[in-house]
Amino acid sequence: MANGAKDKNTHAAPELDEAQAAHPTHDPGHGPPPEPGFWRKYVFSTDHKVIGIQYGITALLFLLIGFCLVMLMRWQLAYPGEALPLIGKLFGEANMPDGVMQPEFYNQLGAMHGTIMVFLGIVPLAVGAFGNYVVPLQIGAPDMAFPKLNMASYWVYFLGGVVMLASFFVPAGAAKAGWTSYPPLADIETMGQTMWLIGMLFLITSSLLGAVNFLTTIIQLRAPGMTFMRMPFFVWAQFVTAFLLLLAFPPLEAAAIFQLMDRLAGTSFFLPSGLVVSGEVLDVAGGGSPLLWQHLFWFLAHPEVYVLILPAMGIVAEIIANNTRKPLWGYKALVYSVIFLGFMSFIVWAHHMFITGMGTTISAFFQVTTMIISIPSVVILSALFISLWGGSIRFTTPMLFALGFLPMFGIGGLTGLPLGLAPTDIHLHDTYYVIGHFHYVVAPGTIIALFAGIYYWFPKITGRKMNDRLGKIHFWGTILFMNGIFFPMFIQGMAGVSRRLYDGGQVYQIAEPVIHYNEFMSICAWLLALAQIPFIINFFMSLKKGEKVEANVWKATTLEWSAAPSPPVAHGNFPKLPTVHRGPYEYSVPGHDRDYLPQDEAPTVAVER
Ligand code: HEM
Ligand SMILES: [Cu+2]
Repeated sequence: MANGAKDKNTHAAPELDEAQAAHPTHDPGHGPPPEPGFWRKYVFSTDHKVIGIQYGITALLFLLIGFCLVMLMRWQLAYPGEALPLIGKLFGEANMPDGVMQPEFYNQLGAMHGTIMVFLGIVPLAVGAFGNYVVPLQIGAPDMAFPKLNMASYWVYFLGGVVMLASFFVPAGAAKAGWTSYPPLADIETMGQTMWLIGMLFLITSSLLGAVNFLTTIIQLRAPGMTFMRMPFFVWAQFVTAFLLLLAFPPLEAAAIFQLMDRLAGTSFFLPSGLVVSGEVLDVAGGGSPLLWQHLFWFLAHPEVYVLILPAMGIVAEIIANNTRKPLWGYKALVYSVIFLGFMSFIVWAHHMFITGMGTTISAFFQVTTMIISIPSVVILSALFISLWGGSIRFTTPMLFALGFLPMFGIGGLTGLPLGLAPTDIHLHDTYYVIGHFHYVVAPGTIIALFAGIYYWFPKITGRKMNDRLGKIHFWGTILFMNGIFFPMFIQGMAGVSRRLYDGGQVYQIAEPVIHYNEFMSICAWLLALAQIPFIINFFMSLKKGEKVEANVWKATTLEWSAAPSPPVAHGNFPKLPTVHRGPYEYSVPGHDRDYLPQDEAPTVAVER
C-alpha cells in the first residue's frame, strides 16, 4: 500500500484522547453534552469556532472603522482645506472647525488607520478568525489545545480595541505619532500616545496567548495519520505565523513598557540629552536612544508583515488546489519556503532604517538578507502560479479572489526590492512609494485573500453559500478601485512626494506635476467603499437566505470539508474523530471515478500505485 507505513499513529494520540475527554463529541452512549447558556455559548465561549467567529466579526468591524478613517483623510488629500460637506461638522470644533480638517486631526486619523488596520483588523481576521476556525478542523482536532486561553486571547484583544477607540475621546485626541510611534515625538506627544501604548500592550498579550495555543494545538492535536507533511498548506502558514508572533512580539512588549515609563515615570530610555522642543531644552534626564525604539519596533514589525501575508498565502493555496482540481505544485517547496521565510524574517528588520546613518557594513548585511528573503516569497508565488498550469479551473467567487491575489501580491513584493537596497531606498524612503508598496501587499494582496477565505469557508460556517453574482460584482469593483487608489502612489512617490503630509504635498513644488492624482485616488477610495456594499448585503442575506449546500460543497479533500458537517458539531467538531490516510491535495488521482480523495478516506485496492 502506498501510504500504509505512514498510517501509523503520530505521537499526537494520547493528547487527542485527553482533549476529546474535555470536549466529548456526540456519543450516543452518553447523550449530547448539556447545552450551555447564552453567555457561555455566544459570549464567553471556549469553542474555537465561536471564538473564531467573534474574532471575525470584530475584526471586520475594525477594518470598516479603519477604512472610514482613511476615507476622511482622502477628502483632505483631494481637497486640502476645503470643508467636508454634510458630516464635516460632526467631528467637533477642535478637530474640524466648520468642517475643515486640522493637521492634528489628520495625524490622529493616519496613525489610528495604520494601527487599526494592522493590529485590530488584518491580524485578528487572518489569525484569530481563520486560524481559530479552520486549523483545528483541518488537523482533525476537537478544539484548540487551551480553550480557555483562547477565550482570554479574544477578550484581551477586544479590550485593546476598546482602549484604542476610546483614545479618540481623551484630551487632544488619539495618537498622532504614526503606527510606528517613533520617539522622541511619541515620548512627548499628548495623552493619546499613552492610550496607544496601553492598547498595544493588550493586543500584544492577546497575540502571545494565541500563538502558544496555535503552536501547541498543531504540534499535539493532529489526528492519527496527520503527519507534518500531510498538513494542508494553510496549517503550515498558521504554524509559522504563530512562531513569528511568539518570538517577535516580546521585544515590542518590553519596548512599549519602556516608552510608557518615559512618558509617565520620567525615564529616558528613548530620549537623548539636550533635546530641544519648541525652542526650549527638554527637562529630562536624557542619555537615551531614539534609535533603540526603531530597532525594537522593527524587530517586531518586519515579521509582522509576514504575519499579515502568510495566512493569506495559505488561504490562496487551499482555494487554488480546490479549484484547479490538481495537487498544489511543489507542496514541499512551499513548506520549506515558508519555514525559511519565517526564519529570515528575523534578520531583515533594519532595512527600514537605512537612512539612520547605520554605516556600510551593517547596511550591506541587511541588504543581503533582504534580497535573500525575497527568494522564498518568489518560490511560493511561482509555485502557486504554476499550480494553475493545465488545471481545468473553476471560476468560483473564492477562486476569483484567490487569482486576484497572485498578481497583486506580485506587484507588492517586487516594488519592495528597491526599498531593500540602500541606494534606491534613500530616495524612496518615507515617500508615497512606500505607502503604495505595502498597501499592494496588504490591501489588494492580503485583504483580497481574506475575502477569498470568507467566500470559501462561509458554507462551512453557516451551511449556506454566498451569492455568486454579488460576489463577482464585489470582486471586480474591489480589484479595480484598489488599483486606482494605490497605483498612482508609486508615481507620486517616485516624484518625491512625502508620506504623512496633511495637504497631500500641496506646498511642495516637486509635487506639482503629480498632485492631480490625489483627487483621482480619493474618488477611487469612495468607489471602493461603494463596491463593498454588495459584499455586506451578500453576507447578511446569505446568512438567512443563502442556498443551502451539502457539507462538502466544493468537493474538497481536507478534513474540515470531508469529515465534519456544515456547520461542524458544536463541541468536538467531528461526529467521529477522523483518521488521516493521505496527503492534503489528492485531486484528479487517475483510476478513480471521483476527482478528489478526502484525507480521511481509507485507501482501497485501486489507490495502489
Ligand atoms: C483599502 C483601503 C485603504 C486605503 C484607501 C488606505 C489609504 C492610506 C493612506 C491615504 C494612508 C496615509 C498616507 C499618509 O498620510 O502618509 C495610509 C497609511 C497607512 N495604511 Fe492604509 N489604506 C487602506 C488600507 C490599509 C490596510 C488594509 C492596511 C494594513 C493592513 C493599511 C495600513 C496602513 C499603514 C500601516 C499606514 C501608515 C500609517 C502611518 O503613517 O503611520 N492600510 N493608508
Ligand atoms: Cu521589513
